[in-house]
Amino acid sequence: MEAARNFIGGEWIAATDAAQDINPSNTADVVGLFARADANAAAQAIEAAKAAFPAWSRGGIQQRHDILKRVGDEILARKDELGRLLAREEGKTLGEAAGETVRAGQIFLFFAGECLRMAGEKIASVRPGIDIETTREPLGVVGLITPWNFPIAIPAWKIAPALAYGNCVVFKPADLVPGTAHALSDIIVRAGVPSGVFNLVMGRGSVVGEALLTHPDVAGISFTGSVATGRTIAAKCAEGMKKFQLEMGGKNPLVVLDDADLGVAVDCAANGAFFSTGQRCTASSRLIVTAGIHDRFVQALTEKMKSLVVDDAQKPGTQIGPVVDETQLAQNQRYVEIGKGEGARLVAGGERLSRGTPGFYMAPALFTDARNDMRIAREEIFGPVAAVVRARDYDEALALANDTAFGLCAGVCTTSLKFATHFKRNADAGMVMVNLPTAGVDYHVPFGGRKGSSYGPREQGRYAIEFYTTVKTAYTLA
Ligand code: UN1
Repeated sequence: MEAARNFIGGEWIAATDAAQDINPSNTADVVGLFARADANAAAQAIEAAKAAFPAWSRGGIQQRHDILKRVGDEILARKDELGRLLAREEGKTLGEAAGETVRAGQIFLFFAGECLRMAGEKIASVRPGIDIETTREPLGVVGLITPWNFPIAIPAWKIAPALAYGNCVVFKPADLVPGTAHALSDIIVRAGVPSGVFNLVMGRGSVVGEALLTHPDVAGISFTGSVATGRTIAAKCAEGMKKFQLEMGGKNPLVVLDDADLGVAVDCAANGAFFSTGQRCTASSRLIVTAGIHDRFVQALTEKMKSLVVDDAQKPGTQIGPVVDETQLAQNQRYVEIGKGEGARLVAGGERLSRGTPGFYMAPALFTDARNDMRIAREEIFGPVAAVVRARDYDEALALANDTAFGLCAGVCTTSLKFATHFKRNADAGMVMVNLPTAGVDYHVPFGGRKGSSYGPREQGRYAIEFYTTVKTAYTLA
């Protein structure tokens, strides 16, 4: 089998090294073989992007609009097929995968529109006779490093604004999901991006990522992934004076108050904690529940968990697909043991499951009697594991919700306008949800967090322009 190639400088380029892409629902199913670039190939991509930048950035917004529109339209037209590929290589259910694919298409269409809305400001000077204008200009070459858990939506929400605002792109997808990245890149290439404007460089983080972080011609890095990698990226970008944007995860609280609608709270918790196999930085991994509803909530949630169907991602009826790979599954299992060792009570799930095919199946796990200072309540597990922390009342629940190193999303389930309003104002997070799961966000509004979750300007919506452009202030003596 020939490995699927990288796209560098306007050509599909083979590599000497390649990696297999394995279906986590069935490890006997090889999705494909994908090129792994070496440092040289990564440097070529950066140089091609640099060479393409002057023409692309000045080539006009109609061209950019038309290309992004074609990309969005094709993704939407092929949503089922692309969704199947995504489900097959990442392990999301077909419904989740098609939903994510639609989101990616819509993101391209949103930014196609944004190409046409580039505006500046004319500001009066304090000195008579002088005109001042502020405009936005692209950064130049940007390196986009994306995670495995949203194989098409996260690349879309980095690539689309990068191109819309006139940057050239070197896209380094996660090792575990090259198939979707390759399919997306093929669409972008056929939509007519000029040579060098968009480059796909699949390969190891230690090789391709490293090349992006250290090359002087890369002006900006947008990264979504782990905290540990984020820290390394921040240090290297600071060293090279690159602009950077990091999105690194969370330990998102869902607060359930005594006056919550129990059905709504249980649905929010099950969706937020376990759907997408808990593999979302927006997952609700801490369920902070006040005393008056605690026992009813735990009972109803464990009942609901019994009915959740964990199986092959592509099987109709599956609600929770497999964990993405053996390493992640082992980490999840380790945290289940850590939770038990810390004295939390495992009331549901946590065990590895076997299904009709060899895959990384795990029963969603729920702990009760967790304390907020336990590791299972402080560290991001990135799997279907949630911990219930009991709170006396709203004030304690809010304090617990904010007592975390992260600050991506915080949710509250309540029927009280007073508590909802207070929580929206006082939750120390970039996003707040009232009677909604912490995960599952719109595609046209800012996305991002505070504290250890995020660094730099917001992604998505109109706010994406902050990262992908730089402001110029021009003075003219009239
Ligand atoms: C969502 O919850 O809809 O890696 C999006 C992640 C996030 C995306 C979450 N960057 O899970």
